[in-house]
Amino acid sequence: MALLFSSRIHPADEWLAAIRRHLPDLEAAIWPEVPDPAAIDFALTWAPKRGELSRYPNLKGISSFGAGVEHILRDPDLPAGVPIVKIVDPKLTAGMVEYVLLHVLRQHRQLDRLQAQQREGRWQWLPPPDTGRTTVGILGLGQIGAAAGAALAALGFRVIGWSRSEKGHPGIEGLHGPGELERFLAQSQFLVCLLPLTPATTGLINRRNLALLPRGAYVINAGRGPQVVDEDLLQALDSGHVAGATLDVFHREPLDPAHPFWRHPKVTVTPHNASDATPERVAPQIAENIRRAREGRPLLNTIDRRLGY
Ligand code: NDP
Ligand code: OXD
Repeated sequence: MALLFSSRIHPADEWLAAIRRHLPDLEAAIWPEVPDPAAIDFALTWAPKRGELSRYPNLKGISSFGAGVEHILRDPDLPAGVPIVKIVDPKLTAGMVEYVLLHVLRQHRQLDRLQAQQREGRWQWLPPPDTGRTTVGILGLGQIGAAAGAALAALGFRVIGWSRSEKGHPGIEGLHGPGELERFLAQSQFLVCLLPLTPATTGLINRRNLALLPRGAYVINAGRGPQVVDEDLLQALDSGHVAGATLDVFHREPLDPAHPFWRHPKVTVTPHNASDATPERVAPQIAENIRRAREGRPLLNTIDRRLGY
């Protein structure tokens, strides 16, 4: 049996070498060269072509290269009943936490203003702001959102979070479900999106919800691009209702060179590099899932297809 390696962006040599350190006899086919589709029993994939995964009659598991799985679930011809797994990795999470802290603190400590003062050679004392008077709202309290919330709470920020189901993370005031979204947004001076992309989260950061934020709120999106309605965010930035935005993910990546986000003075664009699952880090869990699939045991970190994450 063999692994299907299917990605246009991940280097096959590096990934297969890392996985083979844990499964030395692993056979692999690198898409699109798959001489024997019946030999494929596990797929490691990012954004497979529509219908691709339905070509393998003996497929027993599908793994994403990262935490997100929307790029797999968008295929309407996905074989039914084959478990899909995501990556859960403390280092991937730590990178996301770092990203959130960097961009919250940059705005909280008025770094851009201080740098502008420096360029003008102007000494103007600004009072260091109080984290305790600032509320950070985190959309999504999963692996990443809960860790980001804990790190912000440790710095003294008031942290609120929004999830689908009720949570009890220490230091994070949890709100959940559509009924509590309005109350969540109304308090979020920072809105940090760490949600998976699903039908329910697509377009969530829209005109109506942006208008519910306190005036001068700052938006950070490291979830997925389609969670933001770009025109609505641009309008909220131009009206001054939203003070600024840091965006790591976009409807189309790479971001179109003509997209207004690139040149907007209130927008920071990063190239979907908030964090990354590296081959060395995540090869053990991929190898373990291949083993489990072959032995008919439950896979680690399976997602719920019905929920989309
Ligand atoms: P998890 O599955 O662990 O957590 C998802 C969270 O979102 C859960 O708290 C879940 O609620 C909540 N959620 C999902 N749907 C809804 C909804 N409709 N309403 C309210 N809450 C909802 O995901 P991770 O934390 O591992 O990853 C989150 C996302 O981060 C990934 O899917 C990916 O898109 C993005 N990501 C981006 C990276 C980057 O470099 N920019 C890197 C890694 C990830 P509940 O707990 O109740 O189920
Ligand atoms: C992920 C990502 O989903 O890097 O892991 O976006």
